[in-house]
Amino acid sequence: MKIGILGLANSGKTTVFNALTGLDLPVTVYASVEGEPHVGVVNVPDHRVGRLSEIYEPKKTTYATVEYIDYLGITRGDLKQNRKVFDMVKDADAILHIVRVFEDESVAHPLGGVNPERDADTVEMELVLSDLELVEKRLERMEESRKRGKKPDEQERKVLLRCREALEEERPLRAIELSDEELKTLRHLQFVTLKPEVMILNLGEDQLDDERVGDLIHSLEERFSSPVIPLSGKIEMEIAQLEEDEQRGFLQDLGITEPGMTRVIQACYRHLGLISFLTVGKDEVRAWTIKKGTPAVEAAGKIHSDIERGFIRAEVVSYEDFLRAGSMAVAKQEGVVRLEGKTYEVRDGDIINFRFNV
Ligand SMILES: Nc1nc2c(ncn2[C@@H]2O[C@H](COP(=O)(O)OP(=O)(O)OP(=O)(O)O)[C@@H](O)[C@H]2O)c(=O)[nH]1
Ligand SMILES: [Mg+2]
Repeated sequence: MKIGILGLANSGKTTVFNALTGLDLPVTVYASVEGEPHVGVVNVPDHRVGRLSEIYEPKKTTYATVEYIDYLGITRGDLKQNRKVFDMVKDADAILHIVRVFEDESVAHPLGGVNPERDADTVEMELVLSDLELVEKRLERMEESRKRGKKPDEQERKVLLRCREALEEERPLRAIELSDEELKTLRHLQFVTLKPEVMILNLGEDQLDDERVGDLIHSLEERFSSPVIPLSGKIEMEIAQLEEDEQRGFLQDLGITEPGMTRVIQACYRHLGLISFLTVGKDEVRAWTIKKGTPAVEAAGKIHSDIERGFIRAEVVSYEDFLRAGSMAVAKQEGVVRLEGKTYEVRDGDIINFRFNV
């Protein structure tokens, strides 16, 4: 899964990126205006993978991963500059929108002062404008080719007109109802407001138990229908640099139950409707990410297209049943290993062995 980080300049994007990846890229008090995007890949925390790995002692243990990209800030009213950022996150599966809440005189605010609601609106507006421009260009191009005698794709035109209407009303495309068919028609345009979004409130060290934060979360969640996660980028970044056992202690002292790294990934999984299934063996224990509702045959295709093509059956046992049994042999004796067909809907934590024939 790939997650693009967006937000105004100096909202703490790189700080949060460091917190989420454990990397240590320089953060600056001035706004970055150019440079290369930062990419960081992290394992999706999953205690089941660790436990299964202890049992199987495989040669290789592979967690699902998330890739974060951090780039420039969004500038109000500069579509050309913003296009660079949107192009960068075009193929991301989700957007992480960083909103500055922390107060710090020494860190300039591009709009003059800290105001999270206005900032969130500003960024969302730029996203909407960018998609609106894409829609209009596309419609123009379709019109031109119609004049040249080419028959336009009526289905695409119809859905684009609906998109334009929503965007003109300042609504993101994720807020309108689109069928799978329509989504497919739009896919090539890679709209940024179609991507699921999670918002991060980047709190100052002194704002962790500020009660106004609760109201702010509520208000933003209502307005943008995106989950909002409060975290202190700066503290979490410092904690992310520590060894794991040291991290626990620091978090406890601060009354933080889970590090931001975990909370953000969990929120994204929940919001995107993602789950994991597991494969086990002496060679490898591994977690695979799929959408909730994925049939077994498609899940098999995640591993290899041959397994999808030659799919015969899936041997499935839930992680809990497997742990209770203690081994695959006992699980089979106890009858908790089921044989499932192509259409079986894979569940979170299913341990699967695919039988296939190529
Ligand atoms: N006090 C405080 N300062 C923060 C926090 N998060 C970020 N900062 C500071 O704000 C400044 C900008 O942080 P960055 O992470 O570089 O912000 P950015 O959004 O990546 O900025 P650009 O890439 O330039 O747009 C740095 O000096 C950070 O140390 C925070 O939670 N508290
Ligand atoms: Mg930055």
